[in-house]
Amino acid sequence: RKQDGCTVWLTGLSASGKSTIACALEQLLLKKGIAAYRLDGDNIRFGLNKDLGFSEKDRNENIRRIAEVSRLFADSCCISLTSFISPYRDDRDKARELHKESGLKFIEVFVDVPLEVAEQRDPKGLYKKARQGVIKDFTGVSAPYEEPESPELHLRTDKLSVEQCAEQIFEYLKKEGLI
Ligand code: GGZ
Repeated sequence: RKQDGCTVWLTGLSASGKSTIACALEQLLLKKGIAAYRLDGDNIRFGLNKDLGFSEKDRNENIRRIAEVSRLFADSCCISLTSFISPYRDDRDKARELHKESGLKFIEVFVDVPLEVAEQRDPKGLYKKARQGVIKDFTGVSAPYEEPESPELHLRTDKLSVEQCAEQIFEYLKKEGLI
């Protein structure tokens, strides 16, 4: 059977674990011979979107372009895995709508962690800089994060391991007949 593509849209604070979970999920999928591709800051914000910063307007445009690119990957029968904060509900809803128009499934995954935990992790020292005011408009500190109201999956990364999170998404894809 030809595989249907879809987008697994991970949303959550900086240091919530989005990219790490996407990597683990990609491994699970590739191991089963299922085509998957990850979109994240490293291959998007340094290329296609290098003209964009972190103002509300730039984040809107960042997410709009990523939604378009992810739709293309999904349309090519790939499981597209996106890891972006995507803090605005309206932007995520538009991304969902775009997929719907093309008859493609969109799985919103809320990668949830209390701000205090993300701040303790602070792998790149960005929260510290945000608190010092060195970085402005930092999500969770000085810029908003609008939590998903009805995501397909809600994962608490301070309670589950990376492997458990990846497996939950994997099982969801199976249940939905997407893999
Ligand atoms: C949030 C920022 C900011 C500001 C730089 N606010 O932990 P990281 O480093 O690797 O992930 C964050 C990444 C967020 O980019 P996104 O494209 O996912 O954001 S959005 O969806 O809101 O457009 C962080 C780094 O970029 N970073 N400045 N001010 N994160």
